[in-house]
This record gives sequence, structure tokens and C-alpha cells, in this order.
Amino acid sequence: MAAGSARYVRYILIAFFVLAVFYFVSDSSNPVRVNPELLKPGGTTAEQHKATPGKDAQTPVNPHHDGADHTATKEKPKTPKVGANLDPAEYPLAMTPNDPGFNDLNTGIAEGPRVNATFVTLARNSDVWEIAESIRQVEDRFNRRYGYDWVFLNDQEFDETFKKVTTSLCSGKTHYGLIAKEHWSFPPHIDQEKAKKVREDMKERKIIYGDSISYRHMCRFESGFFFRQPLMMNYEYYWRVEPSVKLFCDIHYDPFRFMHENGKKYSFVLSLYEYIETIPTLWDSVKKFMKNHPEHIAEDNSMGFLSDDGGETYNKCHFWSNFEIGSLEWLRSKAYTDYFESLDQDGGFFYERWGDAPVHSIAAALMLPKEQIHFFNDIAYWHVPFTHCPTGEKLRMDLKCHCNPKDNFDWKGYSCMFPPILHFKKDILLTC
Ligand SMILES: Nc1nc2c(ncn2[C@@H]2O[C@H](COP(=O)(O)OP(=O)(O)OP(=O)(O)O)[C@@H](O)[C@H]2O)c(=O)[nH]1
Ligand SMILES: [Mg+2]
Repeated sequence: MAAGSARYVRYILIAFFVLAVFYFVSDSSNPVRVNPELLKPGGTTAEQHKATPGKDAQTPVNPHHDGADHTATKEKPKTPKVGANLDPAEYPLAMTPNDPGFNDLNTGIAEGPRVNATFVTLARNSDVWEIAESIRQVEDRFNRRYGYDWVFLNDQEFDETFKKVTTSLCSGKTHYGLIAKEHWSFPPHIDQEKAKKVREDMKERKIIYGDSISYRHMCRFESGFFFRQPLMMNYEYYWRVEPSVKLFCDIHYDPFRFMHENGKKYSFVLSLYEYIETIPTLWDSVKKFMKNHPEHIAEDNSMGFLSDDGGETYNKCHFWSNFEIGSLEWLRSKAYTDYFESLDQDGGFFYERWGDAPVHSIAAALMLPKEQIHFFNDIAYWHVPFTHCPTGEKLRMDLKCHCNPKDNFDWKGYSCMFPPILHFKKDILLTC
């Protein structure tokens, strides 16, 4: 009996021993329990990006951080210093490879001041996968280091899929706004019969979007209302992003800061001629506005970009507004809102098919001094069917661009870059 118990005790001890060995072996075979990204100095995850304050907060720099790699000693990662109140002079913009910080693309969140700015997208729920592509491009090439917010606007409620997909892709906070009916409908002064006849006629003449009511609401909304949506009232600058656009080069500096610190109010990457069938009387309306409001016309304006005969006729040149970085405060100014009200009263959004691109461009060219309009040569961009790709090889290599310079639209026949180069000579040649 005693010998039998001893044998049981031996079995139990052996079982304990085997279990202990098994536990230690399995534990040491999987030593990486921490996301390695988190061990890198300044390493980021989507969650960390979200936690990063976009504009107001100021977080202290780790006083022990000396720039060395402490991964091996598992020193806590440095907390990036970000905030609206930081001195821009201490964080110069990395505009060229010689500037400090140019090579910091993979060291996590960019330190320095932030501007009160947001991305903004008007979209339908059905645009979700196309806007997902655009967001991914913008985040990969720029915003993953900055965490700027993103505002989505729609004339219908956004659905859960749209919100879930876009929020998962954006590094900053996301906001979803429903557009008020009066900003997406016919104003009372529009004669419905007349507007209907125009649509039927344009359909027959096969004018693109000529028979569409929603396209007209979209153009009027982008011309006169997006910047006064309640969500947009929280910001001073915007960057417009449309579904299915591409960015081809890394952006090493903060374009919002560039705009703010250089007093720029409007910017573009592509300019071209408008389809005249869509705006036959737009210039007459503009001339009426200029006559009624000479006080809003800038002295050093860009009439030479819009007209080849001193303002008598419009040459159809405009900045392509599916890409814009601009000042919301300028769009909310009395000058711009007087301009929009005047055009809106004339009814061309519905009696013709005025696009927001010529509407914004004419306003910028007439009401802003030349030096407040900027051409971002280094932001390489595609919206079907046109590409802006910097032609300078060194710039493309420095910015790791993946566009073919032969696709660059700037010098092609339908582009308006030739007049702006002449007209904005001083600005463009010095800044690109
Ligand atoms: N919510 C909403 N958004 C719209 C509607 N129509 C267009 N949009 C958005 O308005 C912007 C411009 O519309 P697009 O259809 O891209 O117009 P476009 O750029 O002139 O034409 P494309 O060459 O087709 O891109 C895009 O961001 C669209 O997602 C609409 O009826 N409702
Ligand atoms: Mg588009």
C-alpha cells in the first residue's frame, strides 16, 4: 500500500514537472508581446494618431530624449510636441531636402504648430470606396504625421458603413454633417419651367451633367455654402478632397501652415479652360457684380489670368476646384458672400450649369491680390482625366513621386498653365 502511494506521488511530481517545462517553453517561444511600432521612438499607431491633439493641446517633450535610439533599453517613446501655440520659427517648414526635418517622414507624428484646418469632402454614401482610396493617398503621403480632422458633408444622412470605413482610415477626428435643405434645393426665385427646359435642351446637346438636377445643387453648394456649414465654422482653412483622386509625391511640410504663414488665401494644382456651353452668361454676371461692388475688387488682381482683353471677355481659364487648399475666412468674407449672392440671384446655376470651379476661380482672381494665390507645383495630383506631375527630375526623386512626367497636363493644349505662368510669373517661378 505504502509502495503504491509513493508511486502516485512520483506520477504527480512528474506531471507537475512536465507542465512546468511546457509552460516555460511555450512562453519563451513567443517573446514579442508588444507591437514593435510602439517601441520605436515616436512610433505611431492609428490609435495614437487619434489621440494626438490636432490643434490646441501642447504636450511636453521628454526631457531625457537625446535623439538616440533607445529601443534596446526600452526607454519610453518621446511624446511629440504639437500645438497651436508653438512658435513656427522653432519648427521651420521642410520645403527642400536641405531643410531640417525633411527626412523625418518615418519618425512618427510631426512636431510643431498646427493650423486650425480640416479636410473636407462632399460625398454620397455610394462614394464610400472611392473616397476611401483618396483618404488613403492623403494619409500615406501627408496626414498620417499631422492628424488633421476630416469633415464629410452629404445631402442625405451618412450610413454606418460610410462612417466606419472613413473613420478607420483617417488619422484625425472625423465629423459627418447633413446639409440643410435650403442649401441643396432650388431657391424661390428660380423659374422651374425655364430650368427644366434648359436641362432638356442640354440633354439633347449631350452636355456633360447637362440634365442633372443634383449636379447643379452640388455646384451651387460648393460655390456658396460648404464653408458656412456648422461643422466648417470651427475651422479657418480647408483642403478639399474628392473621391478617386491620387497624390503622387510625399508632402514633407504642412501645406496648411504654408498657406497661413505666407498669407495665402487660395491655391491650385491644375488649371484649364471651362466648357463654354455650361457658362455662356457667367462673365456678364461677373461684370455686373464688379460694377455694383468696385470696393471688393483687389488692386493687384489677376484679371490677366481671366481675360485677354482687359476684362471685356472671359478666356474661360479657371483653377480646377476638385483640389483646393484655401481660407474659409476669405470665403465667409463680405466680399465673397456678396459675390455669391449676386451670381445666385442671376440664376445661372439652374438656367445654365455654372460650375464651382469657374465661380471660385473668378472670385480668387478678382478679389484677392496676386500674391495670395498659390500654385502647389510640388503636390502631384490626379483627378480623372488630368494629372499634375512635377517635370523636374530632382524634385520627383526627392519627393518619391510615382507619376510619369509625360502625363503632366501643365503644358498641354487644354491647360491654362501658360497664361498663369505669364501672369503669375513672379509667384510661380519663385515658388516652384
Ligand atoms: N452628397 C452628394 N455629393 C455629391 C452629389 N453629386 C456629387 N457629389 C460630390 O460632389 C463632388 C463633385 O462631384 P463629381 O461627380 O466628382 O463631379 P466632377 O468632379 O465634376 O465630375 P467627375 O469627373 O465625374 O468626377 C464629389 O465629391 C462628389 O462625391 C450628390 O448628389 N450628393
Ligand atoms: Mg470629381
